[in-house]
Amino acid sequence: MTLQNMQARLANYPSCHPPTAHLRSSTKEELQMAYVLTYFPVRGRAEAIRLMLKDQGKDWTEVTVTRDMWLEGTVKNSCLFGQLPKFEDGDLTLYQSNAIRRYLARKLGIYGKDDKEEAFIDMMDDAVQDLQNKYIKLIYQEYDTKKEDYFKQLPCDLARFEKILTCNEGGFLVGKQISFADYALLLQLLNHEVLCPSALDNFPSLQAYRDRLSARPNIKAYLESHAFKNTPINGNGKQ
Ligand SMILES: N[C@@H](CCC(=O)N[C@@H](CS)C(=O)NCC(=O)O)C(=O)O
Repeated sequence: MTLQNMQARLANYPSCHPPTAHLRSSTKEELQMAYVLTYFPVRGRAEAIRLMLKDQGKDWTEVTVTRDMWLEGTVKNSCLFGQLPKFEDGDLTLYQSNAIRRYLARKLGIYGKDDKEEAFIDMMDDAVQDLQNKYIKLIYQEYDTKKEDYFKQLPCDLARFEKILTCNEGGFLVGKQISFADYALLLQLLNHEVLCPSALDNFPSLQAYRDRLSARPNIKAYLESHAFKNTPINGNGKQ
């Protein structure tokens, strides 16, 4: 089955209809021009996608699904895996945040210069995802009970990234150019500094990396924007 056939069949399957027009405030022309990212009004798993698009100078239309809209069930049932984010690029509809990030990374040329770099970037990104998964578990399941344990383990996790960045003279996780894994790591560093302001105190390479990436013009503007500052990091108000 071709990809187009599969997409058409999914779109026709009763529970997989795309969210209805009432979710959208954008014009038809805008939707044709830009990517469309559908997510909740939080940073969460969409933020690495947003940061990558911003840094790469790409526009997108944001479709925000509120808690009430989600609980009503129609939107959830329309999603292939019953979850968000959802990303549309013309007639391509994707779910799974990491698949979306890798799709965009390929398209935007930020997935390494050859097969070996690509494999290294995947490896680095998986390591960042491991850290992110621990963070999400803490925030959503163990915030009131396991914070101390988390803070004890954190330097050990961060030390590994410190070593990688100290060893790579290119200034990024892999090679001499930014890759999609760098956006994920930057966000994890920023999130962890909110959770624990001294998190990077003993890691000069991580601090320099955080500063260097945050100073890239598009990222700087985004981090200073109303949209970024006023969007909660997580859906349960904990950070
Ligand atoms: N592996 C998925 C996980 C997606 C996920 O957990 N989405 C959450 C929000 S971050 C969600 O849709 N929660 C609502 C629900 O499951 O009903 C991804 O990376 O996109």
